[in-house]
Amino acid sequence: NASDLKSVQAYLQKHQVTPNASYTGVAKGKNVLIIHLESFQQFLIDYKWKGKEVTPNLNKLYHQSDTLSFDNFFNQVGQGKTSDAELMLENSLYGLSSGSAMSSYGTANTFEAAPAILGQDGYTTAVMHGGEGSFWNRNNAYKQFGYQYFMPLSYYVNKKSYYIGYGLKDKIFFSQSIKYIERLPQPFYLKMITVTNHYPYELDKKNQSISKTDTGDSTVDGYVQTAHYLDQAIGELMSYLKKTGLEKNTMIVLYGDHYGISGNHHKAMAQLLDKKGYNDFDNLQQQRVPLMIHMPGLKGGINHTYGGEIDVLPTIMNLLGYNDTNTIQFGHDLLATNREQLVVQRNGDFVTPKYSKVTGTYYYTKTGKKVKNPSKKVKEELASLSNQVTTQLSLSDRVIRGNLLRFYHPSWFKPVNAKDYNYQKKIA
Ligand code: GP9
Ligand code: MN
Repeated sequence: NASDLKSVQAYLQKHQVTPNASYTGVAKGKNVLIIHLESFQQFLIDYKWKGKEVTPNLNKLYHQSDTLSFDNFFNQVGQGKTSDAELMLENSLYGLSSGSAMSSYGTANTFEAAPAILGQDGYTTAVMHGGEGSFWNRNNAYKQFGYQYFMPLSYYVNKKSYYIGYGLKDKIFFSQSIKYIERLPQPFYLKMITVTNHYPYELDKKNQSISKTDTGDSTVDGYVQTAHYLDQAIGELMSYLKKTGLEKNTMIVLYGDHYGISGNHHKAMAQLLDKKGYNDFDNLQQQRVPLMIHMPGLKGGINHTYGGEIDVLPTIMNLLGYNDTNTIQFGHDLLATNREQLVVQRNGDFVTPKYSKVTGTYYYTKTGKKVKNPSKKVKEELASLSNQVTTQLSLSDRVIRGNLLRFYHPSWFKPVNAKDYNYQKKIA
C-alpha cells in the first residue's frame, strides 16, 4: 500500500547521491540511441584471438576520447536475463529473485520509465528488435514503459537465410531498421536490441570471419565468432550514423546485458583468459559488461567506478539534464564523485572496489584472496554491506510486487496509459 512507498522513499532519500553537475545537461535535447549488445562481456573488449581483434569497432569506440567507457560496470540480472537488463536500464529497479519481472508484472504495473519521461518531453520513443514481439512480454511491458513504437520481427522482411537463433541476424536487422530510423521525428529515444551473439553462438558459414576458439568446450568456442559478427554489424551502423550526420546530434549508449559464458565453464574460461585457475570469485568478476556512452564533444575516458545496470538511468538522465533526485530509482549517477560503489547481484552477492561476496564467502576484490580472520571492524563492514544489499533488493521487490509506483505522483510525470499505444500499426 501507499505507506510501503514511504519506507522506500525514506531509504532512497537517506542514500541519495548528488549527480555530477559538470555533466548535467551536456546531452540535452540530443537523440538517444541505446544499443543492446546481446550476451556481451567486458573481457571481449581489446580481446585478441589468433592475433586478431575480436571486436575492433567496439574497441575503437571504447578508447575514443568522446566516449565515456566504464571498466568496472557489472550486469545485475537474475533469471529474467535480457528482460531484467532492460528493466534495470530504463527504470533503475532490480529484477526479481525468480522469474522475469517484465513477464510477471510488465502488463499491469505502473512504471516511470525513461521512454515515458522523455516521451512527455517531446521525444519520439521506439524499440526495434528482430525477434518475436511477445518474447519477455515486451509487447505489453513496453506500453507500460511508455514506448510509443515497438518494431519487432513483424516489421521486418524475414527469410530463412536472414534468421538465426532468436531473430534476424544483426547486420540484416540494422540495415532494415534504417528506413524506420529515418522516419522517427527527432529528438528520438531509440533502443535497438541485437540477438545474434546469443547462446549457442551459431553463425552461417558466409558470416564467419574469425575462427572459433579451441578450448574444446562447444558451448564456449563459438562466442568470439558471433561477437565478431555483432561488432561488424555495429561498425556498419556507426558508419551509417556518421554518413548521415545523425551521429553528431545523438548520444549513443552501448551496453552488454549479461554474461555469454555461464558459470559452468571455468576450465574453458581459464583458457580464454590465459589464467592458471578460475573459480567462483573469477566468475563474479567476469560479470563485467561494457557500458559506453558516446557523443561528439563529450568529455570521455575510461572511468573506473564500480557500478551496474541499475545506475544507467540516473546517469543518462543527468546527461540529458533531468537531475531531479526525488525519484524511485535504486541506482546513482555513475559520474557522481561521492558514489557508494556497491554493486549488488540479484542472488545477494556483491562487489565493491575492496570486497567481493560470492555465495557466502568474502574475497578481496583486487587480489581474489579470501578474507581470513577479519577484525571486528572488517566484520562489521562486511555485515553492513551485506545488509544493504538485502535491503535494496527487498525494497525494490516491494516496489514491483506491490505495484507501488501507482502511488507515486511527481509533478513532472503523467501516468502512462497503455491503451494509448498500439504496436500493430506502422508509423504513418
Ligand atoms: C530474445 C532475446 C534473448 O528476444 O532478447 O533473451 P535472453 O535469452 O538473452 O534473456
Ligand atoms: Mn540477453
